[in-house]
Amino acid sequence: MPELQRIPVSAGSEAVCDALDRDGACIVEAAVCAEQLASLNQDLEALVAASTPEKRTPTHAEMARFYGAKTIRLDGIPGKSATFVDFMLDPLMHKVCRQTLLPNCPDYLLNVAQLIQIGPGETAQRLHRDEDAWSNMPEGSPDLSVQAMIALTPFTAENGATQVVPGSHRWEPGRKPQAREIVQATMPAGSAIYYLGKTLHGGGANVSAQESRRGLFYGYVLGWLRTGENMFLTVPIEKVRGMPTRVQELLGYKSLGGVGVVDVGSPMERLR
Ligand SMILES: O=C(O)CCC(=O)C(=O)O
Ligand SMILES: [Fe+2]
Repeated sequence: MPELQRIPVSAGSEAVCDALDRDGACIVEAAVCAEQLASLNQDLEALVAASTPEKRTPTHAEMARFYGAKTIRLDGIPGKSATFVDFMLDPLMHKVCRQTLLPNCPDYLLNVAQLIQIGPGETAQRLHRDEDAWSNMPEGSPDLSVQAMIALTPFTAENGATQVVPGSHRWEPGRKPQAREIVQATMPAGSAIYYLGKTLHGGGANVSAQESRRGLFYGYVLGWLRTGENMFLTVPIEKVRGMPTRVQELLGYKSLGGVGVVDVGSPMERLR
C-alpha cells in the first residue's frame, strides 16, 4: 500500500521537494498556524454561507460534473481574504516553486486560489492531473504547476479527503490506477497536501451524514502560460461589452475547460 510522506513544516522545503520528486505529493503538517487557520475560516465564513453549488456557472455538463453537484467553490481568494494575501508570502511554497518551476520560467504566477467545500452526499471527483487543463502538452514537458490543498477543516476518509496516487507523476500516458494505488490525504485542519500538476488526484466522496469538508486549493504555474498583452487591463471592460462575441472570446473572455474561469465558469457572464 503506497503512503504519503508526512513532513512537519519545520523540516523545510528540501524534504518537501524530495518527497514531491519521489512521490509527486506529500502532506505538510501544520502548514498554516492556528491563528492563520482561524483567520482564513473567518474571512471566508460568510461567503461560504451565502453560496451554494448552484451559484457557479460552469460552461458545460462535464465541467459541472468535475466541479461537483454538492460542492461549493469560491475562486479569486486573494480578493476575498486578507489573511490569504499574507499567506501568499509564506516561504515554503515559494522555495518549492523556485526549485520546481523557476528552471523553466523567469517567474511564476498564482494559477488558482479556490475554496472547495465538499458537502455530504458528494461523489468522488474523477481522478485527474491539474496540468491536463493545458491539453496536448507533449510528453516529457516540464512541470507546469505546483499546488497545495490546505485543510481548513479536518480531512477524513468519510468527509471527502483528497484522493491521490503517489508516484503517478512519472507514469506513462494512459496508465490507470488500481484501487490499491490510491490513498487519501487524511489530515487535521491546518495541514496541507502539496502535489505536482502531473500527479493524479481528485476530491474524495463525502459519505458522512452532515459534515462538510473545507479546503483551500491554491497553486502556481510557469509565468509564461499567458497572453503577451494583458488584454483585461489594456482594453476597458466597458468597451469590451459593446464588441462582437467573437472579439470578446479572442480578448480572453472565453474559458477553455477549467482555464480562464471566473466563478469557476465563463468570464462571458461578466460582460452581460
Ligand atoms: O477537492 C479536492 O480535494 C480536490 C479538487 C481538485 O483536485 C480540483 O478541483 O482540481
Ligand atoms: Fe485537481
